[in-house]
Amino acid sequence: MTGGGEVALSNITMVYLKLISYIIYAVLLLGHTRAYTRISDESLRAIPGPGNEFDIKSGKLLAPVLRPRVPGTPGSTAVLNHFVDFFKTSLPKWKISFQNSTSKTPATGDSEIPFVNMIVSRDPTWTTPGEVSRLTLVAHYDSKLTPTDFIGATDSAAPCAMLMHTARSIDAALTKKWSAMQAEDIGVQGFLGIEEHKGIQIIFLDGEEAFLSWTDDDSLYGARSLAAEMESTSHAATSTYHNVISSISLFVLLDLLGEAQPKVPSYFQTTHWSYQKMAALYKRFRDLEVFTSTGGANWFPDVNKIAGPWMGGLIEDDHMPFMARGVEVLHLIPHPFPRVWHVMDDDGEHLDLDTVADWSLLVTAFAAEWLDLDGFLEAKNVGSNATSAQEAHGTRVAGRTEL
Ligand code: 1BN
Ligand code: ZN
Repeated sequence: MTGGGEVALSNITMVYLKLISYIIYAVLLLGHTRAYTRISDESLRAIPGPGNEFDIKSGKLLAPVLRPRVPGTPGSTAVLNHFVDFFKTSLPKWKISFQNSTSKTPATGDSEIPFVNMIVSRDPTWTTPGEVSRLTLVAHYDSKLTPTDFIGATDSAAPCAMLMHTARSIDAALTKKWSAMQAEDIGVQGFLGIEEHKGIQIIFLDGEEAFLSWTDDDSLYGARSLAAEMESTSHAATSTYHNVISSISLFVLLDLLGEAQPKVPSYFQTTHWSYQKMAALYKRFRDLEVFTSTGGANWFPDVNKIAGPWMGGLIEDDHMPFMARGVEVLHLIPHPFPRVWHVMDDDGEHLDLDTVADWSLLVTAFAAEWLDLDGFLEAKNVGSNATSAQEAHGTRVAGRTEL
């Protein structure tokens, strides 16, 4: 039998338990906040610009992508080999994998067209696959079948080059941060625990474009196959992340970038916070006068809106098969689309290279902030002629090489 005194005691116990749970929650929240600290101005200035590596004729990163690369053609293979060479040679710590599929298309009769997605990733050294969540940066590398010899510079050669630049710009900082953490045993046993199990992957998707005209079946060939395979690839039953797709912390899709003065809306309520993080970095780069592209209207016009039902205007793109499986998405696609969208003028000559360079700084800063690389980014050149953001602007503090 339970007496009145015991009931009172259990009420007090309940209050204490609640209090303790609030304290634990607050401490966890503090830990989370600490794990996503604002990147410093010094780190923003230290992010290297691409120098001449986005030159459309001779630049090491972008020029090899500026060619027709329809799935299953030699151009596609050549561009894929360019990515492979780049990561194998310049970034050997990144794990490279491919995901293959084939499909008929309405324009190619009975032949099975091959689609090859390339995934490159870096995880903290101490993590196991089911225990790491990855910031996922994505662009499609295929080009449209028509018009013949279409290049697709904004669609999406330039975004691919931006992501290569991002990988290169954070590589040394990742190594330094993770070695420092491991030296202190923080990553393995530290209080931050799962908060620090953050990795990154970059996905170059194939077969985004329709072969004939955009339908559910004639589009997103690579993304549909990859999302399905990631969903069906399970981690160990005891894992924090049960399958590969749930290991995506945020899917950041870059598309149609490279025209001057883009306006990127905030498309999704649940990731409006990440849009605002991107927008805040954009404003800081402008205020620091690091960006070289012409200013004018804010690239992120929705920054001050409150997340709500006003969002919408969903644009079908490679995020769709992932979003349908519960992945959080930040879609960096301008609206309106570039003037050159799906016409022959979407070539290297019509890119605004200052805008391309600024996007590459912005995406790098977003990744660096996400991965808490503040204090680990070195103001040194990462490419043959790459310059730090500040050097590019000619105001770099003399003599500083490390933060
Ligand atoms: C984006 C770039 N897309 C194709 N190339 C997706 C899309 C296709 C968006 C049709 C709107 C209409
Ligand atoms: Zn397109």
